[in-house]
Amino acid sequence: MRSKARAHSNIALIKYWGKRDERLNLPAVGSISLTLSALWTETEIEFSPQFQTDQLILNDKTASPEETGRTSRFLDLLRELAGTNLKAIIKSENNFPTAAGLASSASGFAALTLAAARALHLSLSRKELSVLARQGSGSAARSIPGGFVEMYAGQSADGSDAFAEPIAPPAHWDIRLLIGITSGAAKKIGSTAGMNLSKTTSPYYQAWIDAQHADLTAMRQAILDRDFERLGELSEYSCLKMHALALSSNPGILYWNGVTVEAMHAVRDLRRGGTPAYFTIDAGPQIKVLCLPEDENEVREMLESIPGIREVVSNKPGPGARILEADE
Ligand code: 2P0
Repeated sequence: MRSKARAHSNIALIKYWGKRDERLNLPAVGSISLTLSALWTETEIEFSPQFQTDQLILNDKTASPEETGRTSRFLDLLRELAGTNLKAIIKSENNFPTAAGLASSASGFAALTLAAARALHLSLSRKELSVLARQGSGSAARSIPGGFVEMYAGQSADGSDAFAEPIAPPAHWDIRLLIGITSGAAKKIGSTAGMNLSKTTSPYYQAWIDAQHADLTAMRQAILDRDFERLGELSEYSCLKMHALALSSNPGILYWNGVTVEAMHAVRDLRRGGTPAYFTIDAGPQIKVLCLPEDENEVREMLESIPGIREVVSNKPGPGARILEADE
């Protein structure tokens, strides 16, 4: 029972930060993301009665016990649905260096969900796949669809309404997202721990939750209207609000380095010069810049001229997760 799947990474334009239920990994707020064309994970899985334990190989190396344990617990969800306790060998590879400090849990858990469901002959809808992927990692639910994607926080206690679906397919709108790599170091505080700290200590947490609905509504409309200025303004605003929430936690969480801040100023300088470019930043120091295709070269040159930016990766809206191979 074998299958291989590919899922692309995604970047939130309207950010997710905070959980309403940690056990089921239910987000406290909805989010909107762009699936990325250039970054993906390919995951191959084989279930067999010959395997005594789950074994995870990440980028050709045996994964740590923590990573293997997290994957195993996630696979238990699919094994329960399939009524089996077969163990698996999982081989997962990113097409980007993990050392570049780019999040791989979104594409990783989305590819794993798809591959494992197929190998176990589970017949699941895209919605059900997204609900499952969410339990591996919140942002992974958004890597099941392609293009412009909305994740719903949902209201039900079992999480059946906390899933992602497309707002518009990749061909709807050719925008670009350039990633400037400022550091290869692992983040100091992970997203899950950071979100918990914000929820329990930030005086701004409830205000963040209350404001999200308006941002989601406005972003959905900006995408449907192909209004780039609006999309950019909203992205930068949501990013800075999320980081303000992280900063206002106790102790404060600071994901940026000096190069990140230099790049934020440089993006705004470019904008003052008349080029519509907007930044967004996640739970790490990399800078992501949104722009239109005709401005991509200018934005790339600007990023490459900042001392400390090691590499720039260009993306268009990318496709949803798909099966590459499966035995029947
Ligand atoms: C996002 N991030 O919307 C936000 C913005 C990072 C900053 O979702 O705890 O690895 O596994 O659900 O998905 C990264 O968090 O967190 C993330 P878990 P995940 O993209």
